[in-house]
Amino acid sequence: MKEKRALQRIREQFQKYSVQEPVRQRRPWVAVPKGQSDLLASALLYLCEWMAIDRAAVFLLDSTHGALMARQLVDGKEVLAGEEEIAILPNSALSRLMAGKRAELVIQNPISTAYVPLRAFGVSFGLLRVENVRQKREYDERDIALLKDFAHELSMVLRAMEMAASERDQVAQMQALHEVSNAIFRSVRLDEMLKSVAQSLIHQLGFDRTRIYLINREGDHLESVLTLDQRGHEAVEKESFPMKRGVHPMVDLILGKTGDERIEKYQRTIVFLPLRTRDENMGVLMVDNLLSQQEIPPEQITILTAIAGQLGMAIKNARLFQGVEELSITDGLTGLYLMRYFKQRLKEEFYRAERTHGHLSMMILDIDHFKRFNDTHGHQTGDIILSTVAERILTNARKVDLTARYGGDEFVILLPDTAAEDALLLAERLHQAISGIPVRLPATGALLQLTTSIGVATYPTHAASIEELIKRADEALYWIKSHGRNRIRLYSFEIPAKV
Ligand code: GH3
Ligand code: MG
Repeated sequence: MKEKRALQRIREQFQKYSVQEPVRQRRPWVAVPKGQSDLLASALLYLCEWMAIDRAAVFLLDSTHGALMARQLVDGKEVLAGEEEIAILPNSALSRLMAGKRAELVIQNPISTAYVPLRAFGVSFGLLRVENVRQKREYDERDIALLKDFAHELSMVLRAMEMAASERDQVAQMQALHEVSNAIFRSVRLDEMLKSVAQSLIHQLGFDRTRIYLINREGDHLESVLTLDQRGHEAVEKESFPMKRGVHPMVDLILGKTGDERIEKYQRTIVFLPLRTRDENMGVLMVDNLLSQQEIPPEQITILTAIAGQLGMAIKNARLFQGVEELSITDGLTGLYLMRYFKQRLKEEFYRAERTHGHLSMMILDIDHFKRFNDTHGHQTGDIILSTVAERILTNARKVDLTARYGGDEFVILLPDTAAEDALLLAERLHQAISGIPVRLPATGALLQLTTSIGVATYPTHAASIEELIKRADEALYWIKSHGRNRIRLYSFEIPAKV
């Protein structure tokens, strides 16, 4: 009678809570569980106290072992550590219990033990076992009824938790895929894109290391272009494999020998995926967990396959874009930047100088009487002179300086972070390099002596805007042109404005 009331009370308590409330509030034994083992410990401790049972345990079916493995053991008020495995022998009482052919299994000797299955949606996935090891109390029908009720509630909570976890996993995986896709489209520049993809593969999917190999432009080698690990280190050693069968399993993968994305030797901790478009092999994406030895699960391979597909296309686009970009921003004759691109970079540098209160200098360099060379030696010789001058500018400028062909025989050089005095030093060097050394014509060996004029101006010393900076440098140059040529001149306010 007493137990019936107790059971009734438990049922009422379960029913009292609405469905919307978190699961843990509906079950008195679900005290803020962090995970399955916390939940089980709390449930079993509650059960022992409530039914005055000595020991309780939950076993869950492990399909890879074909056995029931202990997930939580409780003795009175104590949670026990330790492993226990129950084999399910064919045609045993336990196998009938698990198959749903019997509802409970009670053994009264030598110690009172009762088993009830944990079932959800018609499938047994585990077992609840209770034992009276210290007290000599046998289980009666009411005990069994309470146990079954408890097992049912526990089963429901376990399944709900599992479903929530797998849903969370799925959401996390989708989020990771989304993040990596974003990384792919974050940049059209190949090197930047590959780096941001590698970073997000490591951060979002937790791989130890990512490496990207690309087939070179000649198409005869597969080369490592980027390696990134968890600590953000970029490996420097480069790998290069000839594109021939049998050289490396990865090359075979591209050449289509094997369809398997895992390479046998490393089993489950390394994955290679071909990067390809519909009609072209681009390279290989490798991820590994060699350091942590964490198995890469099939779900992640599915995601990686989707990523590899997008990445292959993006690499192809980036390569196309890069080709087009290089063509359209540089001058065909001299290889220097064209003005359109230069002006864009000038804007960036100008704003940077403004923000950092730095200096920005500009030089305009013009070949003296260039027209005469054209007229005397021909247009082709003129071209040789122009490309020689461009070469000399490039070798004498610093890496940070931006050099463009301003048009005709005029060149412009932007010197970031450079005040007037330093700009003059560089102008001196350039003037020497061009006016001091004659140009040798390859066809005849003839030597042509050039001279050049260079006007220099600096922001904010001489100009307050981009237009003004160009204008001041140009005025300094114009001044030289009307004062004998072949020298350098820094803008000063005595120089008359050019009209
Ligand atoms: P100054 O000392 O005043 O600068 O005299 P200059 O003769 O250098 O100046 P001008 O602007 O009169 O002449 C520039 C010439 O450059 C005119 C043009 O025919 C020639 N030119 C422009 N672009 C090219 C080119 O790509 N190749 C060749 N060979 N000549 C070019
Ligand atoms: Mg000229």
